[in-house]
Amino acid sequence: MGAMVSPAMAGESVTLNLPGGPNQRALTAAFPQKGRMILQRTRPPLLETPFAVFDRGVFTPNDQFFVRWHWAVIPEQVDVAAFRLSVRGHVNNTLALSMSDVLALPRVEMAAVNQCSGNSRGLFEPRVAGGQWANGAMGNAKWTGVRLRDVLDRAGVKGGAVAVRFNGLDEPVVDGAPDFMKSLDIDHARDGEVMLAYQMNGEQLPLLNGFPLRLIVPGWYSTYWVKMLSDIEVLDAPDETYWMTTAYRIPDTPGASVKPEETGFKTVPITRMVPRSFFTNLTDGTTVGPGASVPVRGIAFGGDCGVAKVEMSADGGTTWQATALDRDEGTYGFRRWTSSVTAPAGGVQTLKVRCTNTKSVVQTAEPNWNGGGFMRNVIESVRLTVA
Ligand SMILES: Nc1nc2c(c(=O)[nH]1)N[C@H]1C(S)=C(S)[C@@H](COP(=O)(O)O)O[C@H]1N2
Ligand SMILES: [Mo]
Repeated sequence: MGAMVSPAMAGESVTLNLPGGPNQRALTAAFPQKGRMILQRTRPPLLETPFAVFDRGVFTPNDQFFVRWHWAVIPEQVDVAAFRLSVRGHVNNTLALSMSDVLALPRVEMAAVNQCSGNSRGLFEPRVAGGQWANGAMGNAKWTGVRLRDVLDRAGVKGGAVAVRFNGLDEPVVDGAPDFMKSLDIDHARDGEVMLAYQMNGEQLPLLNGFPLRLIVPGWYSTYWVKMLSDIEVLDAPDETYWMTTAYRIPDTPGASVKPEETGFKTVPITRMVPRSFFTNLTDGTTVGPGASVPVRGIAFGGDCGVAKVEMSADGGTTWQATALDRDEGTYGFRRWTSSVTAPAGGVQTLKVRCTNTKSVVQTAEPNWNGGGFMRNVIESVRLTVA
């Protein structure tokens, strides 16, 4: 990966329509185990899923699943025979688990959306610093692995444990920069849902998605989903390191939203996801015939719980109609929705879609704003040209 000079595919680009630009983004197929991806950055690799991929099904193919790393020192291969996962800290028995030890634990499977906290950041107005993602810094996969709880039980968590910290094999480029690590409260870590995955959609994890083992934190933003996980440390005091106390914090306000000029508000670590829904078969500017019956479909997810309903509006958000939901593949995964609309005689037809989750949280009409470009979940619209 480090040796690659110009991974952009000659002449191939995609239009993202980000208010702050640049709108033309190169496509690349130069990364190992990855097909055509939108190139956001080369080193470390930031690769976005072209949105059309989400129209093909609720599971995002591994070779087009987005990629995000903070530091550029990423192993180009991992020797599975030599790999060990250490479990240490406030435990009775320090462990060094081989992959066979991990595979011997009870196997579990779960569909879950992996979404970057900054997914859609490029749509923030005014513009904020950071990776200028459109909506493709997310993906849904069926994860296979073991429960974190089972791993912790093998080590035996001591009384007084408060948190569990996770570290992977990647390293900072410069000495003294903070190694990427994240932690979860002990009760969350032991909830039986948090997983260590060794498979994604029935195959080994692609290297860039965390081979051979990664953390899955269903319903939480993927900053917690530590890749190439090699070290689990049980802590008897809160984690005060950089990636918990300084980075990935949001305003402690409804929707994590503040005014651009606002200061002095309290911040908290970003945690649970909120509901989102998208059109996948229509994009802004799609032309339809006058009076045509237009099939409409897309994907939705509930965030930290399931999807209760997905509604569509054909009158700018005044009235909403229920859409049909396809098969439920799992609480934390994408859900396909379908509907149809009859185009007017002419002009522009605006469609909107909104998801309500099973905790009755609904997407907002106005976009949120914060300096990190986090947690966007505004109701999406598409404008159809009738001609
Ligand atoms: N080891 C490690 N794990 C990591 C990161 C990282 O930089 N290093 N980034 C996190 C962030 S912020 C995101 S968005 C997801 C991206 O997961 P993906 O590349 O599999 O899509 O990985 C998470 N896990
Ligand atoms: Mo992220």
